[in-house]
Amino acid sequence: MKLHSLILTSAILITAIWSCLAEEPTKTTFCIDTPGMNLREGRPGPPGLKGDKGDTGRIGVQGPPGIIGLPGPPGTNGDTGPPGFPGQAADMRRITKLEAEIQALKTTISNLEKRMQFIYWSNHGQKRFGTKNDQLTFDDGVKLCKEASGEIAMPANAGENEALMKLVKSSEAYLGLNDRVKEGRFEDVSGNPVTFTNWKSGEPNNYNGNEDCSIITSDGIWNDVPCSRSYTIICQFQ
Ligand SMILES: [Ca+2]
Ligand SMILES: [Ca+2]
Repeated sequence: MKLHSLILTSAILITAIWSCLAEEPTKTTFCIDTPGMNLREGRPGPPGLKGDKGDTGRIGVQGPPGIIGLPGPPGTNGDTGPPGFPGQAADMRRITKLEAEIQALKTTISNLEKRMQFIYWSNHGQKRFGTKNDQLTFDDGVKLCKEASGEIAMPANAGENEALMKLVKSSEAYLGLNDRVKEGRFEDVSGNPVTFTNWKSGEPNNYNGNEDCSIITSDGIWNDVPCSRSYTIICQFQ
């Protein structure tokens, strides 16, 4: 019985070895896994251990700039700076002077603009009479002429009186002559006595005790009248 089993086992073993040595061996567990019993190349082994880190490579070419990012939040206020140097008094005086000159120029321009409104003119010598035929009281007439850098008309001689008369058409015009300070003592708007007069016969008569201003008529003669009445205003300019 033992011999029979030994012969059977040997036969099986020989058959298996023969199969493993054949060109197309039978894929049995015996051929693949039994070391020393298979002459063919074995299966790949497990992965080896991780190698050491290599050297750092060279710096590559710089890439294109990226898209500009959104602006950041505003920063906090800085510290208050030191006080500045005090201004020089000379500069302030110069500024004040320039401001005064500018104001004077504005006044001159305004006066010239008012004078340009005068549309009727008559000259004698260096004196020019002008009017826009406004009819005002004596005081308003004095103001109108002053604002135009002139003064209300007051002829100083016969020639000027004739030049002034040419501007007096259908109505009379005020003269810069009055006796409001002292009755009967006529003077110009500056308070100076006059050396030339051309009163109408019987004038000045201070009618009703209320005639302290004077007018020139279209024929060039003068009459004293109430200052509150409205007459044409003629201004004179030198
Ligand atoms: Ca009078
Ligand atoms: Ca009178």
